[in-house]
Amino acid sequence: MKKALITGITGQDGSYLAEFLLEKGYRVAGIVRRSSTERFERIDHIKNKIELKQADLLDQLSIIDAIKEFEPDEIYNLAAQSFVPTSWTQPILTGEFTALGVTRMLEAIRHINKRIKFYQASSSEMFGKVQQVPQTEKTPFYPRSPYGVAKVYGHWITVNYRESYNIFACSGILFNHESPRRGREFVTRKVTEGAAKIKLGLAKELRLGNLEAKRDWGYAKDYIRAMWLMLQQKEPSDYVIATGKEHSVQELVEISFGRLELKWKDYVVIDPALLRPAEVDHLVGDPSRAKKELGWEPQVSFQELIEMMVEADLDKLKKNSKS
Ligand code: NAP
Ligand code: G4F
Repeated sequence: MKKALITGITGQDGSYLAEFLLEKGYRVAGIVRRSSTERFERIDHIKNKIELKQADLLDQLSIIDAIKEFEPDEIYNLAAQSFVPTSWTQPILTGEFTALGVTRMLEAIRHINKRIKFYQASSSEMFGKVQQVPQTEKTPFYPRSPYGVAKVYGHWITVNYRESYNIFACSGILFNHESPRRGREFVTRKVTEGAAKIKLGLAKELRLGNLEAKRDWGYAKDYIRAMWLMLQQKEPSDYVIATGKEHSVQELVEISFGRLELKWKDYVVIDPALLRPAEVDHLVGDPSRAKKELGWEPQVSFQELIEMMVEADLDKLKKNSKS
């Protein structure tokens, strides 16, 4: 039975990856950081099938202990301060988790067992002010936020440990991926939940920033499969994971409100406080290499994804208002 250790198991991707690996027959452990209240909402339904180890990406010894104790074959490093606006208000903490945290994981592997395979959650935010359209594995990085800068560090340190120590380390350059489990502050979930609240009379308006920004949005469950595929190849490498299609925030709003038969212009308010100090105007990835070498393709369209999220939020809000 193969063993996988996931950092960030309580997050959107970590929870789907844990389910996916359990279905593949893995023994799965997750790293969780100590909190005064346990908030394991996304993994509650699988809690009795996984093992949880208390550790923190800020604390080298806790990582070493978790890895020594569990002896994983594969490590998926998904933990990060992942919300871009917070990276301007907490840039140093973001660097500690999202950049140096990766080195702490790799150092632990180097000292404990160099045969452990490692997946790093790299990001399309590294392309920032894009130097090429669409973005490929060869497109130069130009990050536009402290988060993006931290991810560039995490990406290159992963490449460096692969080349320096022959560790099987891969970086997945994942474009935005969403689901009903997406954090509420990210724009897709903010819009789908906001529209559902308005439909149910629980809110009167939805405040948003830049409606013109464009992203290449896919479904998180599709993207999890790509992470696992990378670690099953003969040689470690880095892959762009994307749909190849871009949509604006306004299109996201139109689909969400349209699904609920609401006119978005009656409810959406543009709030300049939500604009970013430096914006990433548009991102669109070229997933050809992943398709050719991993046999990976996205299966859920943007429209299907957003409608699924709207329905899920509507259901959740209705259930909560009954209880
Ligand atoms: P998420 O929902 O924000 O989850 C982040 C996870 O990291 C949470 O489990 C969080 O734990 C954990 N974490 C944060 N700081 C930690 C620390 N110091 N020690 C241990 N754990 C810590 O993020 P996601 O959307 O699933 O994304 C997963 C990874 O992919 C992240 O690295 C993100 O930057 C990257 N990424 C995401 C996307 C996307 O579109 N979703 C695209 C490209 C790359 P708590 O529950 O305790 O907060
Ligand atoms: O949903 P977002 O906050 O995601 P963003 O900044 O693209 O970052 C996400 O994707 C990255 C991959 O490229 C990940 F690495 C990262 O961890 C995260 O998961 O914002 C998307 C776009 C931005 O251009 C933003 O300016 O939506 C625009 N936007 C407009 N109004 C808004 C809002 N974003 C948020 N969060 N809230 C708004 O009210």
